[in-house]
Amino acid sequence: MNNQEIATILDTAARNAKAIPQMAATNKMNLEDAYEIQRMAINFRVERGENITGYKLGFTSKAKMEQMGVHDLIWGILTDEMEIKEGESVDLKRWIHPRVEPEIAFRVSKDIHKELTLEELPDYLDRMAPALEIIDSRYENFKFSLEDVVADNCSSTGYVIGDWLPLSTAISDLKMELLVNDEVFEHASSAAILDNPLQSVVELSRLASTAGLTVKKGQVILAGAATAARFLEPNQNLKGRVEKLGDVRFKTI
Ligand code: OOG
Ligand code: MG
Repeated sequence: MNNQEIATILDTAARNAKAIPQMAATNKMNLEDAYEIQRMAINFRVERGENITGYKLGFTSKAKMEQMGVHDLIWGILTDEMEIKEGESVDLKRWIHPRVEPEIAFRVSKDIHKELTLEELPDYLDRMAPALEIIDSRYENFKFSLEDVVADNCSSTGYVIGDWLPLSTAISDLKMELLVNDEVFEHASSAAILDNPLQSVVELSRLASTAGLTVKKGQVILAGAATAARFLEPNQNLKGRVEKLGDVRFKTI
């Protein structure tokens, strides 16, 4: 299969909420192909009227790398179709086998078109917020290789963002928790994310500029999960809690 055909299969799997077998090994897909497939599948979404709202980093913590068996940093693209409002109830039937994970989001205040240093970030970001990411691999049993997960837009499927607060750079050791029906299921320090979640923005600026992409003012960056992800079930109250940033919530049906 060529990359366009693979992108179509992944896009259809996401739209129909139907899992598919992995494709990288059988199609000799390399990492460059994988990012091209990711781009093609995003273009299908854009052609259907979706807007790109931001970017996400993946495998920025050991807990995630170990849970999924992939040990390289990856990045994916978010669109407005994936946005879930704070407090919203979501019907799980629209997804295959969704999981949720606690994250921190940043808002871009000035176009990023070059690799930035940590020191430069306050000129480019104005806000941060607690966030929950919902990931839903399009592959059977949520199993994939590095190339497979990148082609699948890093399992991106949904994200919820809490109240935006002014950016603080003192966020390298905040307690982060995932609560299910008010019980803590996962917790970690924000240090689990590359020692400092702001480092995820540095990494994205490097990757995006290498790819010739501008991260635009107003877009959102998800820094990557601090903990392993949890499968979602119907009738759950999900809460992400980040020390000093507060809570973000949604419900499942
Ligand atoms: C890939 C996405 C990883 C994160 O925060 O590390 C990710 C997956 O686990 O399916 O979003
Ligand atoms: Mg994530």
